[in-house]
Amino acid sequence: MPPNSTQEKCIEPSEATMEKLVPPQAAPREYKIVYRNIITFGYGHLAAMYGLYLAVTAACWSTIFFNYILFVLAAIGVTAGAHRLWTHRAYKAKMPLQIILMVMNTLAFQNTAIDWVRDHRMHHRYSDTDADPHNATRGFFYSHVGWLLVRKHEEVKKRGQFIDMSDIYANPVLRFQKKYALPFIGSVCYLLPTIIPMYFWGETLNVAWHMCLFRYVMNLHITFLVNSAAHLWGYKPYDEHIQPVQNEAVSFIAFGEGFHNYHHVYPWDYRTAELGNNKLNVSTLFIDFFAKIGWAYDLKTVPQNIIDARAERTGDGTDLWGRRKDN
Ligand code: ST9
Ligand code: ZN
Ligand code: ZN
Repeated sequence: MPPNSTQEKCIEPSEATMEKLVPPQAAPREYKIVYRNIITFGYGHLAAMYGLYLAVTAACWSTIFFNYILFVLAAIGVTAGAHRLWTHRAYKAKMPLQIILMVMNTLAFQNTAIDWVRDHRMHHRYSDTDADPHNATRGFFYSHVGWLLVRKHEEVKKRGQFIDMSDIYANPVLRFQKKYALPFIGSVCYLLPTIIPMYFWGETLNVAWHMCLFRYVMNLHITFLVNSAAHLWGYKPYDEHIQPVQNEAVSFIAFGEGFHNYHHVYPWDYRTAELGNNKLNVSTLFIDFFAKIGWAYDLKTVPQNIIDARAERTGDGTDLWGRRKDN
C-alpha cells in the first residue's frame, strides 16, 4: 500500500507526543566510536601536556601572560555568550557586545555557537536522559568527554528536531560564525594565538603552538566539568529531585558556572546563581560591567522570596554554600 499523509503522520511523532514520552536514562546502547575524534583529541592532549612542560621550562613570560588572557576571554565567550546570552536568553546584548562575545566564543572553539546552543537546549529540556547529549547518568567519563568520541544517541537527534532554534538561526552574528567556521575558527582559535607571540616578542613556533593548545585544552576540560562533576558531586539546595548539583570548585574554575542545581531550576537567571556578585562569578561581573555602559540590558533574575520558597519546598536542606540550614 503506497504511503499516504495519514500514515506519515503516524510515523512522525508530534512535538506533543515527544513531550509526553520521557526518554530512557542510560538504556543499553551500542557506542559508534568516531575514530577521527579519538585521534584529534589524543593529539590535542599530548600536545597540551608538552605545552605545559614548555610553559615551565622554555616560554617567555609574555607568552604565558598572553595565553592566560586568551583563556579568560575564551571562557567568558562561552559563559556570558553561548551559555547565558544565546542559549538561555538571560539578558539581551547590543550588536557590538554580541560581536565581541562571538569572537571570544570563537577563541574557545566549542563547535559553532549555533550547535552549542542546540545541544545545550537539549541538555536542559531532557537533563540526564538519553536525549541529553552528555547524559550524566552514563557516568563521569561519558558526560565529561566520552560523548564527543561517539555518535550521538538517536533520542538526541529525534527529539532535537523539535527544539526551538528560530532566534538563533535568525541571529546574523551567529550565522556569520557558522558560515565561515573553518577559516574563522582556525584563525581566531589557533593561527593568531600562535603567530602573535612569534611576531611581537620573538617566541618560537614550537612554544607558541603548544602553549596555544594547552590553553585550548584547559578551556575545554573546565567547561566539561560543568557537564560531569556538576552533575555528580555536590549538594542540592534548590531541588533534591534533579541530578545537577552545586559544586564550588567548579564554580571557581568555571567562572561562576558550578552553581548548577540553581541553574537547572532557574536557567533564565543571568547570574546562574543565587548570589551573582561574588568572587566565584566572574561572568556575572562581566555582564554587569556591560550593563553599566548600556550594551547589556534586560538582565533577568529571580526574586529572593521565590528562591527561598522553592528551596524550602524541594531543596535538600543546605544553603547555597552547602551548609545545613538547621545547624
Ligand atoms: C566541544 C563541545 O567543544 C563542547 C560542548 C560543551 C558543552 C558544555 C555545557 C556546559 C554548561 C555551561 C557551562 C559553561 C562553562 C564554561 C567554562 C569555561 C572555562 N538537536 O553532532 P552531529 C542531528 S568539542 C537536534 O555531527 P553525530 C542534526 O541533524 C571540541 N539535532 O552528530 C545534525 O546535523 P546538522 C571541538 C541534532 O554524527 C546531525 O544530527 N569540537 C542535535 O552523532 C549530526 O550532528 C569537536 O571536536 C541536537 N542537539 O556526531 C567536534 N545534535 O548539524 C565534536 C545532532 O547538519 N563533535 N543533531 O543539523 C563531533 O564530532 C560530533 O558532534 C559527534 C557526534 C561525533 C560528537
Ligand atoms: Zn547541566
Ligand atoms: Zn544552561
